[in-house]
Amino acid sequence: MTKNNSMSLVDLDEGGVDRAFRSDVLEGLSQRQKAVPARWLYDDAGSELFEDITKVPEYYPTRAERSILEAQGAEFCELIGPDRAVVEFGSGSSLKTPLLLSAIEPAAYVPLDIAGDFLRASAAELQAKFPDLAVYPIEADFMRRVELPAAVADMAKLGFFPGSTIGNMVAWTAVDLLRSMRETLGDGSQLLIGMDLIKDPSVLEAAYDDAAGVTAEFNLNLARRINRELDGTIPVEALHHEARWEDTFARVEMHLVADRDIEFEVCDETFRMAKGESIHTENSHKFDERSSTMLLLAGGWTPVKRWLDAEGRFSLILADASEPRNAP
Ligand code: AVJ
Repeated sequence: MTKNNSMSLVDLDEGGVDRAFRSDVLEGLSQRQKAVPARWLYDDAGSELFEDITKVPEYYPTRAERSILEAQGAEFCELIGPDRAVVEFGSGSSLKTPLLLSAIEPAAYVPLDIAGDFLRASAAELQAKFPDLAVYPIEADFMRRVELPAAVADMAKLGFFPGSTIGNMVAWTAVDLLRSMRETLGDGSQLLIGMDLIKDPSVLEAAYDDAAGVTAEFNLNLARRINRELDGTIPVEALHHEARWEDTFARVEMHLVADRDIEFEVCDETFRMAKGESIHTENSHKFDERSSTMLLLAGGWTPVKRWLDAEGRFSLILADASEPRNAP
């Protein structure tokens, strides 16, 4: 692992370069359709820009999901009950968690995140709000099965995965994640998961291309990050942000599109983009009731209740770990 920090999950080379970032970028830029995995959008600058996105008027998912959490506390309480251990996947700096925790009164809270410092800071904040709650922050990559603390071994679990982050994964990866969550949480567990809904493409594209240009900055920051961390010479001023609704895949794609023919270097490798060519930087899949049910079932979860916000833009789904079974 690392020399810099034995607790960190980031693997740096002798020059301090994140090895996974470098190989993802070099591989991704070598493909016919250039593509960089969306997780690399979230360095410190990117995480702050995402926080800003949640405040622009066009980006409705955060507010819509929060309104469901505010409105449905009584039903959460009834269907989930008290004394569970809530395991939040990719807790970040979530403002939604307190709404859930006050509604269901769990016995423990286990936030999982790959960004350790961030994780411990937000866990401490939450502990201050809920002094009687046992909080066990775990620095982990939740894409893999996670070993939960012994203290919660005998408690029933509730997985919490808000924000429609599942939508950033293609179906193959989403199913892997849902299955590994099921293994992490065990038999008898439940999952409360946010999934954004298919709607008018103009509303979706505006949500990912706000008038103030915050999402454009968020996307362009990836090119800046490549320049900063990987010795890149990408002419950022020759790229523009685009959000495209791809109906066949039911997803909004973010791209960085070249305004002219360009050539640049990253880690001493040369790359070219013709005018109009793009780097694909993010997928945000959207769902309807059937597609969300299908995805959850494929991952080993049976939906038991689905809530929408008052304007019908976003869904929050409660699912049970299902017994594997054949017909019927
Ligand atoms: C929080 C990752 C789900 O896809 O809607 C927002 C990220 N990207 N605007 C999303 C995002 C562009 C967001 N997720």
